[in-house]
Amino acid sequence: MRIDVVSIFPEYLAPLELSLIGKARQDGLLDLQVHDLRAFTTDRHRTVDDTPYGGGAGMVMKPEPWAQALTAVAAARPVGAAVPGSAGKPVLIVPSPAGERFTQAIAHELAEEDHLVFACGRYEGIDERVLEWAADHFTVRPMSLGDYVLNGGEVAVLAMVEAVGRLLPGVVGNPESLVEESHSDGLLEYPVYTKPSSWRDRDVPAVLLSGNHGKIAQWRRHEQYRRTAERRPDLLDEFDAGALPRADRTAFADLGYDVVDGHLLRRPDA
Ligand code: JEE
Repeated sequence: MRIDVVSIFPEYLAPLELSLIGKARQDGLLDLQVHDLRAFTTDRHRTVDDTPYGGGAGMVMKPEPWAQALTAVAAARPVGAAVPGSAGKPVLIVPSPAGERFTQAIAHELAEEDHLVFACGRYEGIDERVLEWAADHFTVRPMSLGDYVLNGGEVAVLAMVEAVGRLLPGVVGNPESLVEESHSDGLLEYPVYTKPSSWRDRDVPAVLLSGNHGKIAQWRRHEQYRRTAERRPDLLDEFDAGALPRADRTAFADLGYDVVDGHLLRRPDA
């Protein structure tokens, strides 16, 4: 996979040299290049921003440096990618507080692409016409990491590149982790423990030392239910409770949920 990142703070993307993604690059699985937007300016001051039409706080990124930068990176298609003029456009991901929420499902979609380009905005964002213009050359996807405000797109790109990069074949050391993830049923994970079995007067739950794999699996599943009900009850709306064993229905009943038509329903009094 080829990934280009355009930013006025290319040093901000230095962590991509490290760890998993750095390893994927060394192993030739990922060709990642970071570009300085200011290299695509033509004025003496290398200007990338200007005041907003219509007024308001802050500055807006000027369109022309973006068009120059994106034209340059779109021309550098990865080896073996679709030829120019075919349907296979690169995907342009534009981090924005007003984007579609980035999810694991989107990470999987992006991991199938040959060429991703990330456009890191700063200030109040990028002139909207850049996104309209770019649609001729790219599949444009404005994306938000979550409902909080960052100062620019760089931190979001670090997160998205890591989430996509670890799904590329051969990048994650232990592919079993990915298999386990794909079987995860939309619930939060169970808690994990390691040695020592007693630490500062706190014992690892005895069931995990029992060697009874059926009981361990059930305990872990019930911990997932408990945590999800406590921390992310929204996830239980989507949970398929159609074929739950009796013990699992009882576990949910204890958490204040009944099974109705294969769905979990919060008991009003609970
Ligand atoms: C890209 C610039 C900063 C701050 C104004 C804020 C008014 C832009 N999950 C995410 N949060 N934030 C970003 C993100 C932030 C960015 C850029 C991504 C480029 N900024 C910026 C304030 C504002 N608005 C929301 O309320 C309305 C705009 C992001 C991602 N991905």
